[in-house]
Amino acid sequence: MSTLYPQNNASRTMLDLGGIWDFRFQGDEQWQTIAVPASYNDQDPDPRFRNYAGIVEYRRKITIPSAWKGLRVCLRFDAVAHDARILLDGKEIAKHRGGFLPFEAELDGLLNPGETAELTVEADNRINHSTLPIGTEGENSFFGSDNPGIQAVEAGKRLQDERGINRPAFDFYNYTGIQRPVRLVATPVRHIRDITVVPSVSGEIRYTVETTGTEGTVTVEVLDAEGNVAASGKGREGTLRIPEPKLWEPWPGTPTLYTARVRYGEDLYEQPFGIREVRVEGTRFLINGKPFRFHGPCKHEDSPFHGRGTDPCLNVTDIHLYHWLNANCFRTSHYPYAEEMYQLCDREGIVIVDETPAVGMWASEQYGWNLADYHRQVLLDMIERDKNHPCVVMWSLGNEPDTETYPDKAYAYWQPLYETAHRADPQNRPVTVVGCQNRYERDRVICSMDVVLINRYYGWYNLSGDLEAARYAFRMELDWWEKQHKPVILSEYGADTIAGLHGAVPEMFTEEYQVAFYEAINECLDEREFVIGEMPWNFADFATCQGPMRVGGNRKGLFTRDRRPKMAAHYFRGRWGKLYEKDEVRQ
Ligand code: GCB
Repeated sequence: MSTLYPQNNASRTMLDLGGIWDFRFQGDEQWQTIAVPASYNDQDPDPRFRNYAGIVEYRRKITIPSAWKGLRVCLRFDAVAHDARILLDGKEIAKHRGGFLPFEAELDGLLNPGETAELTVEADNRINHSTLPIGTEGENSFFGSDNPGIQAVEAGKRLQDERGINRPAFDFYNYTGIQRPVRLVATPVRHIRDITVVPSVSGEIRYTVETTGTEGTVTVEVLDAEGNVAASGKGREGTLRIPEPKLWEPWPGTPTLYTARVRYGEDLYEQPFGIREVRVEGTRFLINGKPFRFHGPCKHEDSPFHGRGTDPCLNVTDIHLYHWLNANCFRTSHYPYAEEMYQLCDREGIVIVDETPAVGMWASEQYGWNLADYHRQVLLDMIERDKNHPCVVMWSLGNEPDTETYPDKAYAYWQPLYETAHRADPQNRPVTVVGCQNRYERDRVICSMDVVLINRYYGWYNLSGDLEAARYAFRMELDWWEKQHKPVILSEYGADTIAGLHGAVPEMFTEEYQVAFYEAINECLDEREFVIGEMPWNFADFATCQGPMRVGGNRKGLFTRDRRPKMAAHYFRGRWGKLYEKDEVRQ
């Protein structure tokens, strides 16, 4: 499958199919209106839109323009959550598993230029032990609030199962539907299928171009930021040399971008890339040979109205708020984001840790669920999609699996994925998997990664409200990590905070406590050289499933859900601003 992002240029055309579509729950008679792209869940006050577990149907007419005669035409879905089935005039033309990566449906021979057909998209939001992210099947709910074993509670759960219910094993609302753009795409019949660029800071650019046929010449020109030709060559693979290359540097440096303009027969594709190298050396993470410190909150794709739907205005606003915060990175917790976000971060110099949707794997039985092949495929597809982005500096295999109950089984599961990622990535970026608050001394997985990413909630879920004890305990754990001689990033830490709730005494849920919590934990981080990053949880408040521990969602945001800064946002803006001042690397 080609994963090249659709382009409008002298050879290629795309038609965006966003707008108002028909929508219904499968089995219903009536159709109603729904906006695409967006999650459907918040678009109607009917509780079914929030609670339904099953297949929904989207419908609209599509017409291939007559002017597209003689071209190859396909439908490109940037993502449909979670599983999708595509039908044209009632006939299945494509299927896809997983809700966060793109796929295509060929239309050649099915619909000719000038013709119209009915397009139906079936989207299935059910989650279980064979989906990523994971839904629980019978075991306790995410927050363990089910009082297992009580006869009446168990009977209630059986009733829920009969009605059909999703039980997310993860702490974000299970937004679904056609959440990212859908486009009709036209390319020449003989076309460019894929482009891989591997730059080095010396200015040497290795490239590979995959085409539909083996005949015909491929030419490549590298354009600099001003559009001047900096290097050129011929052939499906080769090495080009850019004299005096300008590097892609993370913010506040200059994230210079180049473009590989590739021609093959009638086809043309312009692939942006940046010249930068990433490497782990001892306990340091180097970008272009300079030590890099990660500081920026983790994110979600989440906002009012759109849910998880792609919204360019929201993305731009968020990244501008990252600049305002003096932040330089985020992790795509807990799934690959829309491609437009990576393109934006390439331009804005924001560094990304790119994560698969393997979240909810906290049950020790997970290693018997036959997930490994599917997980591997998702990982490969993510790397294939995102391999050329300079903003992506590390792959995350997943979030918070159980690695302590059966350490050997866990190692046997995660180690092959680690190796797969290294083999598949032409740029050979560092690889990690994010560790849960656990009995770290039993773990074999997290410490075998290139960089140790640990989520810790000392002072929140543990030692709640007691920041002195939190500091004491966290320091003890950090002593242990120091002996592992790996770079460590605190990849989540945070406190639920109700914006506007204040207290002279900084107690949990007040804005004062959120600041005091971060001050206390950051004090411990600042003492350790091997800690190379801090990623507060979370950038903004976000929607979750209902539960006794969530008051209208997860409130650990530095910003509210509508992006108003809490006191902690001002605190980090000051803290990270000072880091730049004293960090000789960033002068
Ligand atoms: C975690 C999870 C994240 C949750 C967070 C929390 O460890 O990785 O998905 O939202 O904790 O707030 O509980």
